[in-house]
Amino acid sequence: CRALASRDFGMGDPLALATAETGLNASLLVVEDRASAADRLSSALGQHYAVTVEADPHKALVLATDGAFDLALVSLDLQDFDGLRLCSQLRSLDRTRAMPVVMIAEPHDKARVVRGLDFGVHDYLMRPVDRNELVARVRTQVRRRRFSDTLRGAVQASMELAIMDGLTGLHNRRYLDSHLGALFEEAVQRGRPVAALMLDIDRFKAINDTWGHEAGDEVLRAFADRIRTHTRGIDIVSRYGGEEVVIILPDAEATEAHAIAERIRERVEALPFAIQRDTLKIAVTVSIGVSWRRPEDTSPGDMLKRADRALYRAKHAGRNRVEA
Ligand code: GH3
Ligand code: MG
Ligand code: MG
Ligand code: MG
Repeated sequence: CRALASRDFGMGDPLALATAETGLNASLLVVEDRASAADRLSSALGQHYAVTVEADPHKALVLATDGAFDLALVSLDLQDFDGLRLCSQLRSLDRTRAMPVVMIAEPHDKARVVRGLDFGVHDYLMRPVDRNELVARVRTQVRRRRFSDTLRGAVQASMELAIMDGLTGLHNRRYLDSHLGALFEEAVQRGRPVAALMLDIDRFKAINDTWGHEAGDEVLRAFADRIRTHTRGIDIVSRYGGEEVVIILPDAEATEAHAIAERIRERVEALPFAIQRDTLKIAVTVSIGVSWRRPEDTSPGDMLKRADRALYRAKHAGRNRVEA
């Protein structure tokens, strides 16, 4: 697997992305019920952002819940409603929690501002609001939000990369190695069966040699997709080596494991893989070694060794076969 990380990560540099200038593509929700104050905020922010003004805090909450805003500016001195309560709701609802909130307050209202900061409101401005300070504080919060979103995406992508194979989307060998021990131990404790299939595509080198490595990659991907559709959700399907796949079948008896292997072998043989946008069809067969847990096994490695030997016999017996 060449340079999977750089090819499939596809994130760009998260720091560079997050610190990029944030312009009009951010949208702000301003909750303010006095027209003159709302106009001043809109005119200052409207040059940089898409601004929506809402005088009704109940409607503002609904709007914010729809998730279209990058930041909310909330006046703490609304006529018939405690703006601080709206801030608290925005901070506690799942769907709005990630959105930065900035309070606008009268100087004598410092105590409520402090309470707001205590329950997680990100920032505040005192009236009369200074235009430059307003734009600067909003920009900081929008950037901070973008940064943590990007970071969260990057962390997810790299965590996925650690347990998934980048080419096929199957689990990788590291994932198998780290889970198989516990799975096997649990089967031993509960006296349950567990089986293993080891698959290796027949004459795969010839596919690369004839059609090129890229075509080989596509065949591998299609092969993985087909296996996935013929296994259960609880099975662990992992890319074990280049074109070798190991499937762990929890709770499967020997006969069931054998039947599953035979079905996979048939389904691979039955239909050539259509690749290069359907312009090329490549017929493939697969050999499969089957094994299952035996009472004398001391580790899952014993079981995998038998699957490997069975696979070797399947190859020698002429390929496109299941052996146990
Ligand atoms: P057989 O298993 O039937 O004995 O023959 P084979 O030609 O498949 O031989 P073997 O399993 O030993 O070799 C597998 C080949 O798969 C070797 C390598 O070039 C190719 N291969 C391994 N990983 C990849 C990959 O990620 N992409 C592509 N395109 N080819 C790969
Ligand atoms: Mg081989
Ligand atoms: Mg092979
Ligand atoms: Mg091989």
